[in-house]
Amino acid sequence: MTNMTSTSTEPVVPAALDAISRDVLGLLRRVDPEAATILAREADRQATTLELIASENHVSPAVMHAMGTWMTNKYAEGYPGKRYYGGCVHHDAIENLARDRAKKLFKCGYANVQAHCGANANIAAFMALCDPGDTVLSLPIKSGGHLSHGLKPNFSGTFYTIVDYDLDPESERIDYDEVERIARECRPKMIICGYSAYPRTIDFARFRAIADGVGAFLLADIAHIAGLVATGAHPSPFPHAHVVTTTTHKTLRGPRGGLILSDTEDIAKKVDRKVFPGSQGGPFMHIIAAKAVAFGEALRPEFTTYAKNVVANAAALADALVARGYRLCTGGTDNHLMLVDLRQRDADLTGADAERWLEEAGIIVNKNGIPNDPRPPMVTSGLRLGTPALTTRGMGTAEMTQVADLLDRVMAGRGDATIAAAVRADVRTLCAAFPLPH
Ligand code: DSN
Repeated sequence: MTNMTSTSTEPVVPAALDAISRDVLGLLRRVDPEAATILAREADRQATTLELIASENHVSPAVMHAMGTWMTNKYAEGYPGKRYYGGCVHHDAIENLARDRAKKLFKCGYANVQAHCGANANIAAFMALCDPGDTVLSLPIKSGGHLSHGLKPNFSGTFYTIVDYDLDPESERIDYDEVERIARECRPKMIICGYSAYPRTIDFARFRAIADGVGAFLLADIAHIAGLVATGAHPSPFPHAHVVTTTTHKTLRGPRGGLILSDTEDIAKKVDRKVFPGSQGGPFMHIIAAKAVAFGEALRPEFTTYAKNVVANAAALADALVARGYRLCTGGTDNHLMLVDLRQRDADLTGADAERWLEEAGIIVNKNGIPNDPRPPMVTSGLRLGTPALTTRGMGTAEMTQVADLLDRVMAGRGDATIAAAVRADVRTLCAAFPLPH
């Protein structure tokens, strides 16, 4: 099945691969064997490793192949009915379909499906709600926020005055009273909630009350939890947030991209203008086509079951890790992810070492700073683990206990090659029993 030698130009074809992907690899093999080999190896890597990065997932063949269509050939600057190029009739139709499905999914009045990614969605949201120099209150990245929420080298930290709120040092949860106190002090134009490494439920209503108290806009970035929000597995930011931004490729299981939602016409108009012509040119219409397909999938009852299973699996994995001596920040999880503080299990274990050793054993994770981490961001004392991708493969709570065992064997082995090889073999067996969507 596999051919992992780096000099070979023979594509590696995973055992379970949908028919169209096989054809695509066959075509590439004929016209560009070098590219075919690299792409096939990536397909094989995904098929034979456990993906525990909380922000990643495996799309369905329908979403995968909607991306590789004729829609990529077209410029469609503007919006449906108002384009700067001729020949956009089908682009209007597919963009309208994506917008309508997004509105239905998130139960809101307006959707912009053109944002290329989550950070671009946030650029448009900042531009729509704030002027350069305005004060924005947000959680810093070191505590679980996102770089586009105010990190100094990012556009957000460069063009806006960022004030931080932080987690409660004891509970490691959002301290809403403290957010309110800081908001009253700094009088922000906008408050941001929604995070990249926060394992607990967000109280959007409380955030809106704080925002209203100081006359601020509320931006909810639900990139991580969008699939949970869409299905009721996490409370919705509507009707609380003025603008909601998200990616489409995490728990929502769509193509890599961004999405901006709102429920107010004048804000929605501003958002549209800030996406195009404000910050982007031609929309990626092939990605918008795949967004439409993914939103259609997310509207089906099976997706609600999927989201529930993602949360149940995260709870099971969290319990199994705690039982093996690991400390989880906040003590557990309410959503799809958990933040593991490695120090309790092994004071010398770093996130960087664990990430490297686990990858050798076929388990893909990302090192992650924990709140008040004494180690630098490229080392860290933590791992962020998420269950969206494993749940897509059909794994359930029993497999989560098995996954916790595999994780612990590697970390307890501290990079031992024999242990890593034994775990790698077990990972391959588990992956073979739960193939990627095909
Ligand atoms: N890089 C993403 C994540 O992993 O959470 C956020 O953009």
